[in-house]
Amino acid sequence: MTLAVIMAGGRSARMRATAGPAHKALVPVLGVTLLERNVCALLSKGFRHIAVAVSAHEPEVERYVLGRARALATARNARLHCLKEASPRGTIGAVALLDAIDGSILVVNVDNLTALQLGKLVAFHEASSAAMTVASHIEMMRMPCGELRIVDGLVAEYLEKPTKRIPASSGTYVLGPKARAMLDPERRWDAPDLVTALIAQGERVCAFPHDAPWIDVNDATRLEQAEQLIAEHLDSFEHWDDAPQHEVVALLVLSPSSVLLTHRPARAARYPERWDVPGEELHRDDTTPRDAARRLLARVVPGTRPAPEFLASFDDLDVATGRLVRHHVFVAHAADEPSPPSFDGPALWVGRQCLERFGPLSAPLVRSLAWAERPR
Ligand SMILES: Nc1nc2c(ncn2[C@@H]2O[C@H](COP(=O)(O)OP(=O)(O)OP(=O)(O)O)[C@@H](O)[C@H]2O)c(=O)[nH]1
Ligand SMILES: [Mg+2]
Repeated sequence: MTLAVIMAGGRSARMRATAGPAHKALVPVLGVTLLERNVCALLSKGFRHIAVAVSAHEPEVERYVLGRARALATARNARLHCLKEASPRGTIGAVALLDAIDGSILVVNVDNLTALQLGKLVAFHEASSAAMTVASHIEMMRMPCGELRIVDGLVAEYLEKPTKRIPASSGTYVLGPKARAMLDPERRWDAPDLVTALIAQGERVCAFPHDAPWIDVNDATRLEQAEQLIAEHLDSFEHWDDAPQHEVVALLVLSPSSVLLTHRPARAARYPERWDVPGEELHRDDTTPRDAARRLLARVVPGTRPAPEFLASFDDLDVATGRLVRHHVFVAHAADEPSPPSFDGPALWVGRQCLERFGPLSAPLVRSLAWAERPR
C-alpha cells in the first residue's frame, strides 16, 4: 500500500507575516484548515496510510495532527502518524525518517491545494522505471522586460514582455526505493537537491504533466486566491471521490447580528452534541435541494423573504459517526429574530461575535459561515 506523507514543517514566515500567528498548516481555507484539506484529499482518493511531518517547534501543529487529523483518518479506517523533526529536514528529507516500508511513497505539501488525481500519479510512477516522479503543471509568467533572441551576436528577434509557459513543480512527488535510499537522514534535503542528486547518479526522474487546478498557499493574498479557486471548482475540491452516505439540506439563517443555531442531541445521526445549522435529510421525493431549502425556511422562520440562496455544497466527514455527509447549504436573511421552533433539539439565535466562545460547533456550521463571509 502506498504511504502518503504530508510535509507540514517549515517556518511559514510568509503566511505569518500577512495572515496572523498560526502556522499555515492550521490556516483555514473556506472553514477547513490546509492540513485537513490535504488529509481529506488523500482519504478521498483511497490512501489509507498517512504520515504528517512536522517541526518539533510547532506544538500546535503536532496537537492538531494527533487530534483532528488522526480522528478523520480513523473515521475512514486509515492510519495516520506524526513524524516529528527535532531540526528541519527540508521539503523532502523527512522521508528518510520513515520506518522501512515496501512500495512507493507519495509526498504532498501541506500548503498546496490541488485536484490532481493522486492515484493516477502513483500508477504512472509505478508503470515507469523512474526513481522519482514530479507532478508538473504549466505556469504562465509574463517577462517584466523585452526578450531578445540573439543568433551569432545579431538580434534575430525582439519581443515586448512576452508571456512564457514554464513547466512548474506541483510540490507533489512519488519516490521509489532508489530515491528513498539516496536520502541521508543526517542532513536536510529540499526536493530540488534530491532530484539533482538522482540525475547526477544517472537515475531517471519523470515528470507527470497535468492541468488540474493547483495553488501554493503561502500568504494572505494566495489564501484569497485559493478560496476563489475552490469556488470555481466546487466539485473537484469540495466533493469526495467516494459517494456520500447522507445528503442534507442545510439552512444558514442570518439576522443582522446573529445566526440561528440548533443543538444536536447525543442520539443524533450526525454531529451529536454540536451546535449546527438547521438541516434535514434530502429525500428522494424532494425535487431539488432548492425546494427542500424553501420548505425548511418556511418551517424555521415562516414568512421570510426572499427565498434562500444557494451558498455551497460540500462533503464533510463527521468524525463522531464516521459518516460522509454531503451538505447543500442555502443562506437566508431574516429582518428580525422570531423565536425559532425546536428541531431535533433546542434552537436559538446566537450573536455572530460570540460564536467562538459559544460551545462546540459542528464542522459544517463553521464551513457554512466561512462561505457566507467570503468576499464576492
Ligand atoms: N517536514 C518539513 N516540511 C517542510 C520543511 N520546510 C518546508 N516544509 C514544507 O514544504 C512545503 C514548501 O515549503 P515552503 O512554502 O517553500 O516554505 P515554508 O518554510 O513552509 O514557508 P516560508 O517560511 O513562507 O518560506 C510546505 O508544505 C512546508 O510545510 C521542513 O524542514 N520539514
Ligand atoms: Mg509553499
